[in-house]
Amino acid sequence: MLTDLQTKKLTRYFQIYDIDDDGQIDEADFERIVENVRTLHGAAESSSAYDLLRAAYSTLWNGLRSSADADGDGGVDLDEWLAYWQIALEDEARYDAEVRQLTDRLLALFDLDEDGEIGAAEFIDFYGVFGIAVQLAETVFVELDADGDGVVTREELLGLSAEFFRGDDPDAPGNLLFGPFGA
Ligand SMILES: [Ca+2]
Ligand SMILES: [Ca+2]
Ligand SMILES: [Ca+2]
Ligand SMILES: [Ca+2]
Repeated sequence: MLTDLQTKKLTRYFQIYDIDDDGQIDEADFERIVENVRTLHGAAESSSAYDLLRAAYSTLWNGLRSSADADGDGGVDLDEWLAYWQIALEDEARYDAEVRQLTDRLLALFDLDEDGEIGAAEFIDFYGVFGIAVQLAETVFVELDADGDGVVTREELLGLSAEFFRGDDPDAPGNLLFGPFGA
């Protein structure tokens, strides 16, 4: 069972992906995220970097659809999303894989200066792609960078992702990875 806190965090995560805010995650949301990332990277629509990004997100979406779209209507609604995560997080191997994939994905997309870490400006970019305000990104980044050295390392990000998905401490900074969530 997902705890109350996990349900809140995963609902927040759902809202992040449901970028057009129509109550389900579908291909259109993924296309919009890809477009936002492309703009961030300043890649041309015909570039190989863009093709790679589209391919990666297409794989991600198809994987999500095949395991989470239980009623096969082409979208993943919140109930389907939570059911998907409940199963994924109870399985140790899948949980580990999800934590690693999220970390790798965030670094691949937002570590623009390729130093292997996420700096404050890169974190602001990440929130920007998902339509979250700069001010909030600045506040949250300070919380996530627990040792206060100005960057979130891959190691830190792995810990934060693990906290985000499975932690049940209401004060854990990893809860805020995708921004604050409602009560
Ligand atoms: Ca949507
Ligand atoms: Ca569905
Ligand atoms: Ca960086
Ligand atoms: Ca740090």
